[in-house]
Amino acid sequence: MKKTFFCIDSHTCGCPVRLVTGGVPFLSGHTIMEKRLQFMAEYDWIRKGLMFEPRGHDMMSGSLLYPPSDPANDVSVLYIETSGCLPMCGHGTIGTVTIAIEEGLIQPKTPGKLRLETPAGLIHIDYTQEGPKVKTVKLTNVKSFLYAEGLTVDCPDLGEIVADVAYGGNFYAIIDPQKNFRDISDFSASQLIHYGKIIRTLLREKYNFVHPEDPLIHGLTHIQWTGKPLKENSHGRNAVLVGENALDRSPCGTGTSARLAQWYAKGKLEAGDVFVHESYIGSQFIGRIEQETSIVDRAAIIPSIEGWARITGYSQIIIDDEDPYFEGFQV
Ligand code: PYC
Repeated sequence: MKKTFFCIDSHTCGCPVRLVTGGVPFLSGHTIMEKRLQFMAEYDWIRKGLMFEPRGHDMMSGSLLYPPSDPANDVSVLYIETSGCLPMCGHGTIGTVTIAIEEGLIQPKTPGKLRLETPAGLIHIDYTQEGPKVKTVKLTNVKSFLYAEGLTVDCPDLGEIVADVAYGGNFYAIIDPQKNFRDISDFSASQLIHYGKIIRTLLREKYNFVHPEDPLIHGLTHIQWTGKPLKENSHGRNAVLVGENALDRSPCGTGTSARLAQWYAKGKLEAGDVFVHESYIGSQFIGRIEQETSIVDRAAIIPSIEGWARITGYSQIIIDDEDPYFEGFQV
């Protein structure tokens, strides 16, 4: 069987987003979380084929659009990444919205605004345009919160590493500068990936990460190293381990949300504060604490993330099951 997928490629602040516009499978689930579970069980070959080499690469990331389950909303988004089908992806949302508006794939109910259903929950979008081009996309994210503080692992070569874990649509272990890790700039990208993977495995073995309100959202997916920004107008810098072999090229929308929640819980930020976050390559997102809220037994925030994306191309990608690499590969 040979299947053709039509895709529009873009990048959000340097990080790829491949929106699949043709060849999208029918999914019978009502909500986007139900559709996500069906996609993972029956169509994961599409994700692997479009994300991994030789059709994608270690930092490829993408999305598929479906009708919303609630007619009050504009659209549902299913995220496909090298790391799986994330419940939410910030840079993916900014790229997806930019493509969908510029290419006329969505007719917003209210100009300049969208209501997006994601597996993690409802996301509110405010976007600006100059002519046909989308200039900025601001997403108001799901409730974000500090999940655990001061978790420790013993990392070979580095020694004890202390991490806080926060949720911003995905779970992030945030490794701030400390005795055995002074700054992102002391490590090469391959060292951040190498040690990040070891620390993620050790944390997964030692602790459980389950969303207190939605047990379908679970698991520690990302390590977020933090450090001194390179630009004067940034408040912080991060390097986020994505999948098995990459650092996010954007400042990571859900990672920034998690970091805002961590700083809020520690009294370093309050409602209304702005936090400009810088990525490993120096691109920036504007994070803001929009609202204070709570989740089960703890304080939480509603953060927003603002960034931009550019369309880079159109592609028709073939996945042929006679190709030994039809599901791609990772090295
Ligand atoms: O921007 O939320 C994000 C993200 C998740 C994984 C890579 N980027």
